[in-house]
Parts: sequence; C-alpha cells; structure tokens
Amino acid sequence: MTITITAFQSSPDRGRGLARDMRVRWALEEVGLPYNVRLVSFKALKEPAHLALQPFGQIPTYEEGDLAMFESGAIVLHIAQRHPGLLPNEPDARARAITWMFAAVGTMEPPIVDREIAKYSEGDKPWYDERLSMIDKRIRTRLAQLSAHLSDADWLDGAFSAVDIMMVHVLRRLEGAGLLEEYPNLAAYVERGKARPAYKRAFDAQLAIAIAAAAH
Ligand code: GTB
Repeated sequence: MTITITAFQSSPDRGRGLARDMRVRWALEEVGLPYNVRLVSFKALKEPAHLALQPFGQIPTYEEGDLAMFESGAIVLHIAQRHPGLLPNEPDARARAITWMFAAVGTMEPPIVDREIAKYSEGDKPWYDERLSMIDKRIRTRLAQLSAHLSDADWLDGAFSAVDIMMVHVLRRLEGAGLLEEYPNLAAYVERGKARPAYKRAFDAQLAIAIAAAAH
C-alpha cells in the first residue's frame, strides 16, 4: 500500500529538519517503508482539501489506502505498531514505550514549543527577557529530570525505539538555545540519534526539498 505524507512546500526551518514531518520520515526510514511526499503551501494548509485530512491545518499527515491520519506521535506509533523494530513485543514493555512517546509530546515538547512561540510572537515586548527566563527554567527542570532518567544509557527505554525518534526530535528543537549542552548525556543522546543511517536518509530527503525550494 502506498504511503503518502505531507510536508511544508517551503519550510521555515530551511532544511534543518525541525518540522514534524521529520519524525515520520525517520520512522518510515527505520522500518524501510517507501513513501511519497505531498508538499503543501501555507495557503493550501488552510483550504478544505487539507483540512479534511488535518483539521488544524498543519503538517504532517499520513495516508495509506483508506486510512488517513494526523498527529506526528500517532503516526509514528502507527508505523511502529505495524512494522517490527520500533517497539518491544512484550506487552508491558510496549506499554512503557508508548508512555515515553506520550512523555515526549505531552511533557517535554510543550515548554520547548512555548520558547519558540515566545521568541517570534513576543520577542519585541519589554517583558520578553523575563518571560524567556521563566520558560527556560521550566525547560531546565524537564531536561534535568530526563537527563537523570537517561543516565548513562544509550536510549531512553532499552533498545532504540520509536520513543527515541520522538524524544530526539523534540530535543532537537532546542538546538541553538544553549540549554541542551548543560546536560551532556542528553546532548550525546541527540547526536546518537542523528548518527543513525535512517535519520540521515530522512534528513537528506527533507533537505533536498528545501534546496529545491530555495532554487525557485
Ligand atoms: N501536534 C501536531 C503534530 O505533532 O503533528 C502539531 C503539528 C504542527 O505543529 N505542525 C506545524 C504546522 O503545520 C509544522 S511542525 N504549522 C503550520 C500552521 O500551524 O499553520 C512545527 C514546526 C514548524 C516550523 C519549524 N521551524 O521552522 O523550525 C519547526 C517546527
């Protein structure tokens, strides 16, 4: 069955692989599934054809036969549940891994996204520095807790899994903020994820789109 995902026609990150199609691409590459990418403009994101797939007018989406999905975490979980290699088989271990996938999007990601939103929507306000340091405090709390959990392990929950796809991609959004570097085991964890061949294939695929868009 052909798989089609959506991605930005022109990603604001200019090929840094920070948009959430990257985590879906990475999961697909890890399990060796070929996929097509439909590029969507910002205008088309808010039009009925795309809203029928993604009610919030965002990327990524995932289509496979009659199935249409949105939410990057749900898509990665779907891929991991149907193809070997990204989740443990033992039911309790699988439940624990899914817990960590939710922790990536539900606990770690929100303050990290807040930081970015504050930067571009409130960066000119007189109280921005104070707000930023409050957000950074929340992020540091979460990073310290995650760092303690990871300790000296390579991956968050046993063998490499969909958990690490989600968490590494969430943490990558802190690149350039100077926060991740305060937790060397987390910085090394992210680099370990980025060194995986499947990650590199996914990254190169989205970069090729950014390069083509820049050439237009
Ligand atoms: N919860 C949803 C999911 O996980 O799938 C969130 C999806 C989402 O936020 N999509 C963003 C989007 O489509 C792109 S990934 N935004 C357009 C809109 O809302 O109109 C977020 C993102 C965007 C840009 C960068 N960047 O430039 O660095 C990084 C991440």
